[in-house]
Amino acid sequence: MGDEMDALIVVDVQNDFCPGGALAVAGGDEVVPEINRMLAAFPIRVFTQDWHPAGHSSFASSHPACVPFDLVEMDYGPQVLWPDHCLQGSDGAAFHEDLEVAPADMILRKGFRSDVDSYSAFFENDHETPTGLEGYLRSRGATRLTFVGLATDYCVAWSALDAARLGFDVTVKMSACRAIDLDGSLERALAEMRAAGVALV
Ligand code: VGL
Ligand code: ZN
Repeated sequence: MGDEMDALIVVDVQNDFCPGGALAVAGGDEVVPEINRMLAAFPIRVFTQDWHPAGHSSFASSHPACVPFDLVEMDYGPQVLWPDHCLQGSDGAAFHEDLEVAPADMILRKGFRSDVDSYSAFFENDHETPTGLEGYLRSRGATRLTFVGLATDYCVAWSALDAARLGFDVTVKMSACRAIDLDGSLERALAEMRAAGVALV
């Protein structure tokens, strides 16, 4: 097991987060070549996929009085409302076509419950409902996690913060991430990650 401590977690490198997608992140596709090059160095490789049913509660279209990027209060706290994106089985939810997906040991889907969003790969946005990833990584013997992908300030940051809270040794490889940066969200996310002991390299 000792040689299997390092896991690469590739977060949401999906068409809808790339240029031309429903929730495009500037330069989102630029992370693909670097991620492809990194894969071989990690004995454990997990890819996540944002995977929403139609009418998901994080979609502005599900809230008649709202428009995309509005902030609303859900039972579990504040939630940004997004354009419809990553619909289960859609082209937008597919991985970027140049991403090497074959090396993935595990593909984790999240955001499939209608009433709660899931930015983090570990817990849904209620901070309570587990996705099962912690158990998977611990059973594989992973202790060090490196995060790459989209978006730096949402799914990557929330995943890295949860991982740090769970006691993993956490690194975010910034050159293989791109941010949405909504109202200062990137600066806030970077500060929170630094404060939590996440290595931003
Ligand atoms: C994401 C907003 C909504 C992400 C997913 O992957 O960062 N952001 N759903
Ligand atoms: Zn989403």
